[in-house]
Amino acid sequence: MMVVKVYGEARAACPQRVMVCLLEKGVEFQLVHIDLQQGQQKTPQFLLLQPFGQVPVVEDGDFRLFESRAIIRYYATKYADRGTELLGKTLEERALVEQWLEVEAHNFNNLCFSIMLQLVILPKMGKVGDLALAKKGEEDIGKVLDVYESRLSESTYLAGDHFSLADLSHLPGLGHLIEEAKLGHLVTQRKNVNAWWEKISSRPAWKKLKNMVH
Ligand SMILES: N[C@@H](CCC(=O)N[C@@H](CS)C(=O)NCC(=O)O)C(=O)O
Repeated sequence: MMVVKVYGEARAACPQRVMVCLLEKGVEFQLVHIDLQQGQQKTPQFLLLQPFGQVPVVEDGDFRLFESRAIIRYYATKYADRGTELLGKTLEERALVEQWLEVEAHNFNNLCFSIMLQLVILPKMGKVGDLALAKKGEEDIGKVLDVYESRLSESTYLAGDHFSLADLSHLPGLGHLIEEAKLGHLVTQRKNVNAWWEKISSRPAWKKLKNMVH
């Protein structure tokens, strides 16, 4: 098997989504560092790999793919029979995984990014974040997590009683909200969300990735 090249930055959420998936699947990869602070993702050379100037991109032999969720779906399917099963077995299980993956992408991620932008990314760039916007984002993501709280009273994981891409896809963003934006109370205040987070964040693949990052 070829070593998969992941173009990205170890601490960035979207490449982390891909790397934790590869670790769950036991697929060997090499991280090709792209310096986001320096704007390396916007250079003409990188735009040939990812025309929107963002990471991650994977190169697997002569196959190239961008968009982190497309990449994790690809590897979960390509290596369905090895490592952790991440897609669900029946059509209905798969549909529920897809449903919660969509929720992550469209209900959770945008709010997560907007909070991170105001509280972490802008300050790191020496700019002042808009705290009112961050507060509004916190309230809104709290409402999303209330839905998760209710869902997780019915099942251990988002898509049912098996860990799947839907849970995996939340690891980087929620991890950043807790560790970098210091909003851990969003999780600890919600019993079922907290139990879910404890479970998914203690998986060996996630711990391995965290060790690689720090
Ligand atoms: N929908 C894309 C989003 C990619 C994205 O936002 N990547 C961020 C890092 S997490 C990035 O490249 N930021 C630098 C930039 O946008 O210039 C994906 O999931 O791959």
